[in-house]
Amino acid sequence: MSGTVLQQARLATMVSGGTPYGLIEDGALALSEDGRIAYAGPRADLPAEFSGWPATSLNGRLVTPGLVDCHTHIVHGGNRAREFELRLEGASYEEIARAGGGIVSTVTATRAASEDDLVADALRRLDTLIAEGVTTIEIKSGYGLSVEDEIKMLRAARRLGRERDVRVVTSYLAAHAVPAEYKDRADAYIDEVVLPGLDAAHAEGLVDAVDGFCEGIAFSPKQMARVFDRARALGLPVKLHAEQLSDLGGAKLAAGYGAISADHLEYLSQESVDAMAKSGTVAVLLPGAFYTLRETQMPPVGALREAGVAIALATDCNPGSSPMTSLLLTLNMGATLFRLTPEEALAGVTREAARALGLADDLGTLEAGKIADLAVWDVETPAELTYRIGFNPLHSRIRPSGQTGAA
Ligand code: DI6
Ligand code: FE
Repeated sequence: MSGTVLQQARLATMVSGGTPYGLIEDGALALSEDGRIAYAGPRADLPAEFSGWPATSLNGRLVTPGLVDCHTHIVHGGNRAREFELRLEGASYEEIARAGGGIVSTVTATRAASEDDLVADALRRLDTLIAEGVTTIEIKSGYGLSVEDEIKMLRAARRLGRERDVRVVTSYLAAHAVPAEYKDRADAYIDEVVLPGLDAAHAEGLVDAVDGFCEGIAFSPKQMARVFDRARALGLPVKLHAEQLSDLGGAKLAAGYGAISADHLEYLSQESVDAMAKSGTVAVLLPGAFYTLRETQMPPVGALREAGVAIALATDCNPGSSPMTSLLLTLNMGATLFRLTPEEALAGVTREAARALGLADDLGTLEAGKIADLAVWDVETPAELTYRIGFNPLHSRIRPSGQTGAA
């Protein structure tokens, strides 16, 4: 086996338990031809077996694991700038949703779009994320709300992963909103669309996990349990939008199904924190939605820390509550709005985001055996990635395919 060595590199390995950020000042990385990290550690300790491999100097640049955006709705039709104006005039997110705006208005635009349209539109947003060092992105359906349109969204998501050098992980989110044609008939919508759509999408290999929106304006825990039962029968992992606007106990329900993540969590109770700790469910915090909706209820970061629940951060890129395509800005918001430390914030888009996608064995830290997805930065300290606002210090991404995407 051969490969390449990167040296004169400062490594934020994000391996926990040692130095902050798992930092190695004078580091080296050996990347083998099979796309894995063969060695990540001090240059002085590089094993002799790698010293014959061609070496490149990174001139002291910082290397982190490739960034992981573990919660996005990047595939969608249209935009909601008008709703943004209405909210500035005083309407709430829930009022707009109940009046037929909100998610349902994006459904109209998404149904009208072809798969090609969805791909072309999403590529602009995806490229913005890639330019900031993102190498893995989770993409949800949830704006089709018919079997055919949910499948169209998921096909578009998979295509994005073929059109760009990025790993796409999909989530089936038909239980996102009740479409107009099923108004007040949420259970019928689950029976006639959500469950058969899941079977069909799974049969086509389009589903990596199953998600839902558990909220007064969407689905109850009881309804979500029906969807999760089907996911379990198909052997698919589950996750949930929970406790974003109120506490329905969604995260506890999800934890009971061994959910890989529960997301948003502003109104999370201590009981649900404990349930998540027990099941190893990752808390995915979404400061872009908190900021956009001008929420004042903070997710219980202290209680999550105390209970040892892993915390991830993501953009929640969507046209309504988080029209944001910057994971670096998400880091800054995670620190400034939620008081995460810069180290927690960076772990939240690397190690813990990988865990939130069930990919902790392959991604999220710089360690031998993991996939060689890297981001190289023109910064001196890892905290700079969280500290700046609107500045992108990415030098390059490195992925096993051998392609690099310059900033
Ligand atoms: N919560 C969110 O923040 C997104 N979905 C959800 O369930 C927002 C979806 C939207 O407003 O379009
Ligand atoms: Fe979301």
